[in-house]
Amino acid sequence: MTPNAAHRIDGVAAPRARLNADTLARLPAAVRRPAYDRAALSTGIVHLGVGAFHRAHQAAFTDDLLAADPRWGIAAASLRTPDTRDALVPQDGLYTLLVRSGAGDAPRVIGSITRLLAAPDERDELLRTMSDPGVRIVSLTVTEKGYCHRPSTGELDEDHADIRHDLDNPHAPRSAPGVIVEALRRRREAGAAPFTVLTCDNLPSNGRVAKRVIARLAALRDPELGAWVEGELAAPSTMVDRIVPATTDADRARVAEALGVEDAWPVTAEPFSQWVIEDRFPTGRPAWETVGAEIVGDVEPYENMKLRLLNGSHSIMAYLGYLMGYETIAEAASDEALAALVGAYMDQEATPTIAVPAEADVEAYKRALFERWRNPALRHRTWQVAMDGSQKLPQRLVAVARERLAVGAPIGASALGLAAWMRYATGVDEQGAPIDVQDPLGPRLRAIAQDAGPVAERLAPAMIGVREVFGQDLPRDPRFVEAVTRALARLYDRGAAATVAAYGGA
Ligand code: CS2
Repeated sequence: MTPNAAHRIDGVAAPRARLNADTLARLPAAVRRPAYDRAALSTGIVHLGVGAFHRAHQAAFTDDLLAADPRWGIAAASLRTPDTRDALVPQDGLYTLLVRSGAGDAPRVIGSITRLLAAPDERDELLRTMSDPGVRIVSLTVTEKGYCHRPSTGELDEDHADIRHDLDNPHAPRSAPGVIVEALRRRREAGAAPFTVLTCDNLPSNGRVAKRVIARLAALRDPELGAWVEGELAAPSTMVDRIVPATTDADRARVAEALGVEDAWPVTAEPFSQWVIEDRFPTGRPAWETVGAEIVGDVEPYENMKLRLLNGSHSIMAYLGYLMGYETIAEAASDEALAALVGAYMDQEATPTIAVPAEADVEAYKRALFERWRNPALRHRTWQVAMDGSQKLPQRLVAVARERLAVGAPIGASALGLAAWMRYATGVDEQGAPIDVQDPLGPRLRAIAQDAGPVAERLAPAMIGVREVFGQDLPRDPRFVEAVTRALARLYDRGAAATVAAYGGA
């Protein structure tokens, strides 16, 4: 019996050994593992928001290049909870990336995260690390809401509770912009160059949004610091793409089976992975292009292509799919009527709004999307994608609808997706059961729904009045209000399944 296999002693199941630097050498030969000496790595990147996406995307790209260039080890921090740190410190930062497809599972151990920090109880250590001149990049995956901006304008939300807190307690910040501003202040005082801020969240012009909120917050703290940040800070934009469902206990069991050791927090992902990065790193960067990333002059067209095609369709499938009773995106994307609606949304509404990057094949990208969504091995829950709709929809369906209306074109599919979000955000499903709506504006949306009642003619205009999502213009555009109201009325009258089935001919 090998020491790392589960075994029974006196009838009691003994726990398996844990994945860590010692057990790494004993993993089955088929499991890919770091091809470099982890002890020789130095920290060149601090990452804020060490969720599943970062660990399946940027950390994996970086893992691929550390053998050639050991300067880019990652110190990864959680801003809110210590869970990831507590799970991975006993594993020396090692974790499994399980790439899943119909063809089977491919486990791989990633070693690029060399330190883990949790801001709530290690804030000073995090700020010290970020202030180290050896750190040249601070990257982020803090989700759309982590930028504390107003989604419809991209400006810092100066009334945001975390921003108010950080202005009152500038040395003990809790928001991502607050932590970055404090670290930049320390670097400036020490005469060090700023790090480059590399955002990897699904926002259009994400680098520009990051810079804007960071520079504004810095200026509110101290105008001179604000001017320095404005003049010196580089924040290139990126487009990131990989479907990464939340890790489940079944994934943990699968990984333990494949490795013969326990991994407290593996991540699962689809085989597809794309990273397009704007080349603006005044103090240097890893050669990510040698491991599959695309380095370009202008990321915006890629971002819009991805946000409007993949993410916009995802949101349609999440809200309508949830209402239709589908638990996963794979089930929703396999429903013929829903797939037809998504196809119509992409071809007729989203694609015409995209300035296609010359070297990108949009038709091939769209074709690949259905295959990716239908990946039978990924359990990507509609509920997960439905989260934070108020933060996601402005750059997805709302942006598409706005641009289509500007040229007088129809918006039926986008409007139906938005109406489905409104129906979902009421917090009650078609059977009268509660929906666990996760959204920073959740309570406000719920209150609007309660006030309006289940009456499309009241609910749709009231929801469209939420400026953070729809801006100042759309509430005043009768074509928009009417299209969404009509779609919501159908959802109430016929239910989601019949509305989707009738979409083509309705
Ligand atoms: C999804 C994205 O949760 C969501 O809103 O649309 O996380 C999506 O899976 C990724 O952007 C894929 O790259």
